[in-house]
Amino acid sequence: MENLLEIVAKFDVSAEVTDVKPMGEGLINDTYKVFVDGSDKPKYVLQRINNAIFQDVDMLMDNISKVTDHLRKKGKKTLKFYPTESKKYYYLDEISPLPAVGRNDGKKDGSKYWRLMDYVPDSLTYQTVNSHFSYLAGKSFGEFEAALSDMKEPLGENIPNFHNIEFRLKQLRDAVSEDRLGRVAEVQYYLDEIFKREEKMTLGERLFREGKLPKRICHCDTKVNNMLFDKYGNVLCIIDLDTVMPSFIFSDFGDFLRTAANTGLEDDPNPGNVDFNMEIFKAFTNGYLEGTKDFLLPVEKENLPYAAMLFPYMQTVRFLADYINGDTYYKIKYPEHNLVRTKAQWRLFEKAEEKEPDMKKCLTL
Ligand code: GN1
Ligand code: MG
Repeated sequence: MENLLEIVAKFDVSAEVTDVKPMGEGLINDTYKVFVDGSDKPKYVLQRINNAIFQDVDMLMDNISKVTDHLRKKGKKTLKFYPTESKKYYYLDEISPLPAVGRNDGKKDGSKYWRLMDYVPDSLTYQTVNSHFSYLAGKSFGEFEAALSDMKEPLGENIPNFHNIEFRLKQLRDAVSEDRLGRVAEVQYYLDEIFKREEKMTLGERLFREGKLPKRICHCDTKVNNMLFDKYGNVLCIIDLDTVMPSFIFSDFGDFLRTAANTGLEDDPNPGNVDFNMEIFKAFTNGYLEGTKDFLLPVEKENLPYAAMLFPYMQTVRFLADYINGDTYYKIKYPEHNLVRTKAQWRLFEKAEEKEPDMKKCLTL
């Protein structure tokens, strides 16, 4: 806590910090609420950037500045970051004693990069949402993409190949051939099921190579909990802008449903709780089609059911690769956590796959 107060003081803010408390469920960065002048409402959000994953912090914050400036100019509510005395949007703490984020092998140095942004007042986050909120979320993500569609300034590729499923499958194959911890044998069933569907699930990359599918600036981490809502379900602001980059619109559509349409948890220890909720799919799709009506191409629209399957599929691949590699990427709370996540995501994929014909029907109505 002492240390965290000192870190906040490095940013260009004048109020007196009275408390700092952990916040949120993110699997990558560490996030804290910052209270000032004795108030019981947070004023700022302090974040330690996971530098093992975001290795070029200058590029990261530069992208975010460009995106937030652009959104602000268009009158969209977005995040406000604070500079340090040296006019950078992050503070490099040379003497941080904290351990590495998201790594359990102790091999990497702790991340020493911090940033500070405004806490959006009276905002709520959810892990699950009803149909009405999903409709509004779909509209907001669509409008977010529309607002960024005329951005002239190029964005750096923070995490190259982030949502490239061919690349993620290659990472899984590499993990399997290394089999560092001898975990492959116990997950063979999932590997077989995943690779059986390789052809079908890499469709997006093929369409792109054939010049049929564009990349647009997308958010690329549209989990439900990356939206701030007011109590009526209106979206106040879209947060977690680390992965805003060119991608297929499938990213934003698919990742929202991966979290919102799941009737269970992302890491549900009982996969029987997991189903793919078609009411949420319908509501979100209606909102999204409204928000994107000015630019969405037929090839994008007709493959939205593919997007809804792709994201649970890709997340299974990523969690499984991390499990096989010995949990070096995602924060885990217990040793089998990535395996439990794999099973829950796979169940969600199977449920979405079962409902593919229904999803297609909704889109042709
Ligand atoms: C990570 O940071 P967070 O928890 O919002 C991850 C996403 C995954 C997600 C799985 C940079 O997002 O891609 O879908 O966990 N972000 C990165 O919950 O890898
Ligand atoms: Mg997040």
